[in-house]
Amino acid sequence: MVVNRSQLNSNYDDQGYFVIRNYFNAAEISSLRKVILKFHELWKHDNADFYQQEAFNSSLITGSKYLEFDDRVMFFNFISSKKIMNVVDSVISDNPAFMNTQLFFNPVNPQQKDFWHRDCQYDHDVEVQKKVIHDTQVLHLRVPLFDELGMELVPGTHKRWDSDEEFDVRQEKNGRVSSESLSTGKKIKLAAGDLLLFSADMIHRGLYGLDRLALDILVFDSAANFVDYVDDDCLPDISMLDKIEDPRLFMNTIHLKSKG
Ligand SMILES: O=C(O)CCC(=O)C(=O)O
Repeated sequence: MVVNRSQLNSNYDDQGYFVIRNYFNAAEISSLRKVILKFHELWKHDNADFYQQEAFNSSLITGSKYLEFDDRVMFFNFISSKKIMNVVDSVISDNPAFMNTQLFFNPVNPQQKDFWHRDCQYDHDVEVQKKVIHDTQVLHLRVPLFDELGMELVPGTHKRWDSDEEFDVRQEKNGRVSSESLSTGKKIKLAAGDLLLFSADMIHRGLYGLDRLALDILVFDSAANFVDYVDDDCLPDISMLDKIEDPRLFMNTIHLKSKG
């Protein structure tokens, strides 16, 4: 499928997200699912208490702890494949860099509710959040491995501050809680094979339900100062770089790391 980069860029610019339906074929999803399920089973076993009590995601999937060389190489090749890079390049035209991967699943405890947030709220107080949403943003590329209820997003909030309702719910102020519904929320149902790209700093929440297992690839603009968020072990080593068809997403991160 040929993507129209300028259309994607303008959708992202206006709304903070876009979806491409049926972007990956069944064979692509099935080989990815095989590797990710291997990681997930080992991770759940190793983090049994955390998984049972409160977890709704894991991260560092490209790292060496659970996946072996060949699976990691396959996974790095997926992350930097033409399909993914075409989409990444449509939003970040200059030196996009790999940050991390995360895997989202349903919490075991059915009382645990999906919650609104901007990713930057975990790193910054409110005054700084107001500034950083106008700076370079981190992108999430969500690849659902099974059909899922998807994400709920507030379109346009990658570029604007919260309304009073959004702020109170997201920050749990004035008696509101972050799992309440928002009148401005837009639900994006996703099927295996779809790709959703969204800004990490827009107001969003994952929707729990069905058998969700969604891979998020996180990418940032090299001009922004996010390299400290990258774990060295999650990058390909020299022997793997040789086996990656287009390693520039990782090379950009490695280059930033080498500059300190
Ligand atoms: O799917 C989820 O549970 C939350 C997803 C999310 O917040 C994110 O990808 O930043």
